[in-house]
Amino acid sequence: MGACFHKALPKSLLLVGLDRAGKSCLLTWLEPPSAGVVCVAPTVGLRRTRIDWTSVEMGRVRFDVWDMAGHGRYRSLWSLYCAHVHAIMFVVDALDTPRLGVARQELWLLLHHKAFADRTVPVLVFLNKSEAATALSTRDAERALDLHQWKGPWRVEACSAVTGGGIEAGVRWLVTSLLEPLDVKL
Ligand SMILES: Nc1nc2c(ncn2[C@@H]2O[C@H](COP(=O)(O)OP(=O)(O)OP(=O)(O)O)[C@@H](O)[C@H]2O)c(=O)[nH]1
Ligand SMILES: [Mg+2]
Repeated sequence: MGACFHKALPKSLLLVGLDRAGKSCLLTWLEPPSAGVVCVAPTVGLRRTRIDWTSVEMGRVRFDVWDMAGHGRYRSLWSLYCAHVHAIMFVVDALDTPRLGVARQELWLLLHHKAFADRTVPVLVFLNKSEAATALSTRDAERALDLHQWKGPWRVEACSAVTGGGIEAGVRWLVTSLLEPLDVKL
């Protein structure tokens, strides 16, 4: 995939995670102010948004982000987009440790989808709400989600949609992963 990466073409990102993890709030940090997103209501179904992400070193990368609703009744929609996405952003609520097991289950249901049987994509886990003193550590999140079992590149980035911390670093990693040829055995 890396070899045919073309910055001018939008990269499709699937933004998933349990309800109230903070997916839509995170996205407001990447969207232009004109997008006018107010982060109060739970997402219904899904929302697509285009983002032009720019950095001095990497230039501009255009993303089409599918912000999927996380409530149980909508989770079956996530896998409909697997075949076409270039990367997955999975958001975990660092304060919601009781539902970590459910988050793990939903993540792996997606990663075991047949769309990933003969290809892989980078998985960026945003450990959101990490500004809180009682937030789960990235190491504990890695373990709880069994991420080392993923055949492609992955990373857990602690972040906060309240302070904005960690979001830029996570997206940078994602862009770098999309630029590099994937070195994996399928
Ligand atoms: N403390 C804290 N609260 C946050 C953070 N990010 C989001 N929230 C709160 O978490 C709640 C859920 O945020 P959303 O962005 O709507 O969550 P979501 O993952 O999009 O939820 P669904 O659309 O239902 O799947 C809101 O009340 C936010 O204010 C964060 O980084 N820290
Ligand atoms: Mg939402």
